Amino acid sequence: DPFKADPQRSDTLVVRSERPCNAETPEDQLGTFITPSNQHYVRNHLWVPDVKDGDNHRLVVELTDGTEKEYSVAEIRNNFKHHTITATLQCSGNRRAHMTAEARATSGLQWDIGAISNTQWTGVRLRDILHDAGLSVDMLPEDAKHVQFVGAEAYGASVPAIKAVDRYGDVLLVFEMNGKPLMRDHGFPLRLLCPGHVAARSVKWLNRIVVSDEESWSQWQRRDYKCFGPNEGSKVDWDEATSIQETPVQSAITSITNISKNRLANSELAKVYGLEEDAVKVAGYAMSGGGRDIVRVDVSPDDGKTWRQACLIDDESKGSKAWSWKRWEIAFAKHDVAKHVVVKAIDESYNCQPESYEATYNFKGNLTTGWHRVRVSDDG
Ligand code: MTE
Ligand code: MO
Repeated sequence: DPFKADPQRSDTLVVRSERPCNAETPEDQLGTFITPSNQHYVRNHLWVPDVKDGDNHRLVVELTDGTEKEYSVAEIRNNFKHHTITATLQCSGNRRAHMTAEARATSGLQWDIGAISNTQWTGVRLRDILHDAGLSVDMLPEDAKHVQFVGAEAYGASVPAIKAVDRYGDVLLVFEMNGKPLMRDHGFPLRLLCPGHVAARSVKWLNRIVVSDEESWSQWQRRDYKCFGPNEGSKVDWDEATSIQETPVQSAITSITNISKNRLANSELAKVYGLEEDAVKVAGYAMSGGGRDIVRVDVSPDDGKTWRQACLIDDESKGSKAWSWKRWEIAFAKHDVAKHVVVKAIDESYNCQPESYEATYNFKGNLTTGWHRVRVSDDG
């Protein structure tokens, strides 16, 4: 049983599969800016490698000419400058269950809104390691097009080389999350963190990096994590399709709460939205890929007939670009709230989520970003 050495996990995670472990961050933990490490969603394709001596764990870096350099995790930690960034990881299958429910059947784990978490990650820049290994990071050789990553249990993926060496791309080899050593489920002792991209590229339990003119040959790069047209069915030409890298604009409602007029009185939300009666508060997250900031979150209290802009909550996200989700909140007079509350977010390139799920339907259910529509319970 390859899973027998898997770690103990918090029993508040919402389990979608046991072996391998796939579990969502619970809804009541999606409301804070930083997700507690033991509440971070878990997405494992296989078992969790049991690395006993983290410091001596080895990473091999191979360049396009075949030269290799080897590092222990202790050397990486001791010999390179540390950086801390705040970044959201989102599985490209997050919200897949909504595409299934609102459009058609999809294959894959039927995630709700919790295959996403936000963390402070500490590590060293991949750029610095590649430079040390002999790569000309400021003027990439022509055959350095992709950087491939291999995990200790055989998972693999790659990212474009220009992202890997970008000074402002903040791609890290991380050994700490939220100020503590990486948890085993999240890649102990070393993982890649490629912010702004789907989390599938942030390879855990990293033991090999290969600079190449080709993408990773792993099935997860070549036969998964791609999208196809709504008409294309499941007999598709995988080689023709482009791998998912940066993630599109996304948002979700994480809570809807009734607030009596007494409790609302003098609150910031009451002032902003001019509320003097019983109200309904709606809160959630919004994010985009590529470091694109969220500029606006529109919320409708009546299934899309009317809209208002939510308040974006200030946070202290570290990093060169907007790698973290934005939390938002809004309140409506109770009598203005109909059956469904709806949210959509807009990023700084003015990308907006599609209204329908059919618009981006793909049989794998990747990148589900249709307007999140939540039924308001009748029981007040
Ligand atoms: N890395 C390895 N080695 N094995 C994996 O199964 N899963 C990927 C990525 N890196 C995976 C991996 C996917 S699909 C996601 S969504 C993220 O890790 C999940 O990271 P987390 O479990 O820390 O949330
Ligand atoms: Mo994922």
